[in-house]
Amino acid sequence: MKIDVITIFPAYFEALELSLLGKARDRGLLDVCVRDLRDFAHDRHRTVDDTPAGGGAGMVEPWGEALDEVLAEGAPEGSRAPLIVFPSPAGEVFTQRMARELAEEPHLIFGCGRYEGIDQRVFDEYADRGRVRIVSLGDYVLNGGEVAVLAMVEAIGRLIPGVVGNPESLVEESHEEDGLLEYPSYTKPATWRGRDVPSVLLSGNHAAIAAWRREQSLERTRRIRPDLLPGDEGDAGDAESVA
Ligand code: 6GU
Repeated sequence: MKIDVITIFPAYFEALELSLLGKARDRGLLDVCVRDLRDFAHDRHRTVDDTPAGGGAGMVEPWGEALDEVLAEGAPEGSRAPLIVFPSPAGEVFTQRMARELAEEPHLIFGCGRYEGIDQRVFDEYADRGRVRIVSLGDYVLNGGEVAVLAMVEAIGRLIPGVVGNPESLVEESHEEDGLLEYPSYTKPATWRGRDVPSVLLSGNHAAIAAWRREQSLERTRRIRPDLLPGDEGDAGDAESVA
């Protein structure tokens, strides 16, 4: 997968060199290219965040030129047109379902706005020419899209085949499979500071363990996220529609 990011803070994305996604990049599973929006500014102050003092093209031009350049390079696979994602608290909410959808894309372009956001005509221009989604991380406000895009790239990137070593570990997670929260996990030792691992987990009875985990998932979901349960008002148990 090819991922382009346009931002005025490229340093945020140094985190993508770490851990599993960093390894995926080294192994060629993920090609991330981060560009500085200021490189597309016209004035010597490299203004991109507002109308330049004394008048000028404002921030529309740098966005247009940056996106045109990325689009002109084309996707490596060349098959499907790239999808442009603009992070914004005014967008549709990012969910595990959306992560799965976006993980199928050969080429994603993220345009990170700051402050008052991006001029509406930029969204309109690229929606007319291709595919655009405006996506929010959740119902709270960040100073800009960078941290949101980091979260999205991690959620999407780990679903690319080969990025996470054991694909089984992707299934039994919160928001996957049955749309419930994940059951509590325990490791070794069997007793720590007087706290025991639940005995069923040491029983070797796989059916009993599966039943216990299911009950724990249900109980936890009921308590913390009742909106995820099947039959909850406003959804039909579709975790992703509300997660
Ligand atoms: Cl995607 N951007 C910003 N600036 N704030 C947010 C967000 C995105 N998602 C939640 N809050």
